[in-house]
Amino acid sequence: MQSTDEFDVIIVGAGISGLYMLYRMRRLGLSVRVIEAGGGLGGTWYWNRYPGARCDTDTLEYSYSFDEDLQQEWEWPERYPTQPEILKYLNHVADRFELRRDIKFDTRVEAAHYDEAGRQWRIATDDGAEMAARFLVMATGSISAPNIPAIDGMDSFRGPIHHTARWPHEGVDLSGKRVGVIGTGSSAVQAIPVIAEQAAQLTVFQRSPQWSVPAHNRPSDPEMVAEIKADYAGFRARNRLESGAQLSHIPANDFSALDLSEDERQRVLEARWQLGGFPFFGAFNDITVNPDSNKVTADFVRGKIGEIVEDPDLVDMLTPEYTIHCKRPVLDSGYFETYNRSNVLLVDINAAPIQAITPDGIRTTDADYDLDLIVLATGFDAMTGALLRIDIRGRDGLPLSDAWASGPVNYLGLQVSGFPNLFTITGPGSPSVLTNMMVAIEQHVEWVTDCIAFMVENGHASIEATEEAQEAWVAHVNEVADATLWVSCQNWYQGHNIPGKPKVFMPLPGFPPYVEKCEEVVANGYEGFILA
Ligand code: N01
Repeated sequence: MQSTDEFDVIIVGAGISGLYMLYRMRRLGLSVRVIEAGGGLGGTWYWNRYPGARCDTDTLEYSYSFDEDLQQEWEWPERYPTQPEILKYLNHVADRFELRRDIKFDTRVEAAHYDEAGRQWRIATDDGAEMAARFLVMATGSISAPNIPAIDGMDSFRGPIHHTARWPHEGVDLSGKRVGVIGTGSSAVQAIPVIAEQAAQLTVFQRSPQWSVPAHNRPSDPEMVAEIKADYAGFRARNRLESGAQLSHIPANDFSALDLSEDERQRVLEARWQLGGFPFFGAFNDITVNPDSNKVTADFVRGKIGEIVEDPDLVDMLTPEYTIHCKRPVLDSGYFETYNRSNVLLVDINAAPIQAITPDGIRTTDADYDLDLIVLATGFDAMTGALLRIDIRGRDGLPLSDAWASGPVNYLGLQVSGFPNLFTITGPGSPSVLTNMMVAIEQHVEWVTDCIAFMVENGHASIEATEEAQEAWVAHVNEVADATLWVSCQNWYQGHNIPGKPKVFMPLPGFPPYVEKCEEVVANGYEGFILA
């Protein structure tokens, strides 16, 4: 491979992490190139344009904290930002800090090979270009590689099939259409109420019901905004460590369900239900580790589904049996209510699996459903998919796919042994998807920036995780995860949604101890890494 362009740093992806990484690298005075497959920036918020797409973390927390003027000046209209609002914000950030000039859009990285002699990463892109850089930062996102299920007959369907994460930019006119949605995860739960209002008929093909709680979106409260902005830095600091970078700034209550009487439990749960959003899952401090506390919470939501949905058969179909909060929690705006509509049909594809997509619609083992349009709300090959879809090869040509054949292994979720100078932002083995992603991204970008600055200042050519540190880290992640209820059901945290994917719990629960460990590693002279 011949190098044409050389940089200090190549960053793959111009989403939230890629943009911030670029900003930081420039401030170190390094030459940087960001390579982005999309035609615009924003990563997940560039691609996910399905009806109803919005973030489920409060806007005042789901935003960058690195620039005081930026966070003071930006105004969010609602409690949860819509996809277009987030994209507008990220475009503003790119303009404000003049980031665009270092981003190459519409270009997909196909290969990244480490050249040991030249101590460089050599990158090949789908336009035939070649580039090289000393440092390679994979800002490719944790939930970015769409999962397109292999269903027989997919090509035969007469109408369009759209994955939620590849929704057409020009929008889709659903009026008068018979729409089928496969999947009932976060994306589907947001899309279904909106599609039901627009389409003539909606048929939902459900493999797993959802423990969903109301989001209670509302316009931003000016008083609350002013209060937070009066000490934004303090607000961020409290969210980051005291609240554990959770998806809400309202901390979990400091007691278990088991400490309370039945009346008190119901009162606490009802108050949290009324708050809406992620605070609900903090009604008790042990819902992710204590099956009894978890069951109290699940029973409460079971009761709510029963109150909202009119048809008792539908209540049964829509009520999960697995532990609540085991799959990634879902927030909704009128999701369960949607099943009371006369133009909505729920199909249980566990009872009658999908056999094929036909020219006219979807065939299950039970029936044929005639459709004009199919929505695949089937999620992502999470945490490893975006990395493994690129031909990444480390020292001695070792493919990352071989190194990770039994599941992802790395140190701190940041570096893989055998892949010098390659960093993964919010990689598997780090808290990432179990936190407010903004916080996890900023922490990783800042750690990597400090590391690269240290290397440049001290004349180190490369940094690489040791095999011993990596082994110990993987064992640690498994030990922490095994003590939680996240391993008690089928979820994408463990790769259950992707046929053939190794079943390994990928994120690391516990942000504050993780940050402490990252800081300790640095204080001990990058313990667990080889600096050459
Ligand atoms: O994907 P999912 P998503 N046949 O994997 C089903 C974040 N997010 O795009 O549960 C039939 O959650 C699958 O069934 P099962 C958030 O972190 C955030 O909705 O595997 N069905 C499931 O019902 C979220 O968790 C926001 O049994 C199939 C659904 O498809 C993550 O992204 C919004 C199937 C996929 O659900 C992913 O969410 C959206 C098959 N072959 C997303 N394969 C907010 O901030 C899969 N399914 C609000």
